[in-house]
Amino acid sequence: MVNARGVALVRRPSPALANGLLTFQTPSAVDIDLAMAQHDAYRAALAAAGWETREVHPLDQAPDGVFVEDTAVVCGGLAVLARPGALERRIEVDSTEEALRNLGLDVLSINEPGTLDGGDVLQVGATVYVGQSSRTNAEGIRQLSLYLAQVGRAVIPVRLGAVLHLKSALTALPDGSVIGLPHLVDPVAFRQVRKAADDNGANVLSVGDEGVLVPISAPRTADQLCELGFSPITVDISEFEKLEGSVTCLSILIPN
Ligand code: CIR
Repeated sequence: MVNARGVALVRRPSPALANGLLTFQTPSAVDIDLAMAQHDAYRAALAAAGWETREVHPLDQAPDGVFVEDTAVVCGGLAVLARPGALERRIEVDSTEEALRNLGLDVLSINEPGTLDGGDVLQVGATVYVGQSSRTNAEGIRQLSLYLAQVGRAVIPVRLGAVLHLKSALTALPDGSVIGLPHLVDPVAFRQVRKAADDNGANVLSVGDEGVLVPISAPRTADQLCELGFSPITVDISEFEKLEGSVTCLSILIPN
């Protein structure tokens, strides 16, 4: 297939998904067969939007491995391996490194004592906002800033309220505007945030042109995006939402 946009790295769900980490939510029963089917549909939505999906090596022993976004940041042709703030998740990084090297990318790493989760990294044009969360520390942000300066990106740290990652609170739309739940982030970092119509609408994934993946649990946000002239593509990720996952965290998009 000649792909128009680039590669989307994904990792298939572990059968142990239900044992993933929870910070803000209480446990609820996960249907693993449904999770597998939802993951297939998510991949199909990315493919239909012009992305070539490639699998990072499956890691059945890593319940949160499907949330592959947290293991690396790819920006301007440079890949930076994360060092997840949760010790349990550090085993996920090596296999992402392998996938990134197979794509011919230069790979750098966040090193001890830095920690960084990819879910805290929001790219908007040449600006990269990074959440200071329970997973990402100041040293991780400092290291990332130095690396991304090499590709002309400016990093802005963002203090967060009660939220797992920066991208649980805010994400970028195809026109470079930002949508989400402004009360969860330090207002000085962002000039303007469009308030998402649903709590679950803070995390959406721009997939090119006007296309935006939106969880089916955020129907009013899908309508809101439609009215703004975007093309929402709804995906059901209910089984991943039970583990505090969202649409961005299920892939790493690497544009051509
Ligand atoms: C965790 O707590 O690490 C996982 N259960 C959820 C990670 C979601 N990642 C993301 O939003 N980038």
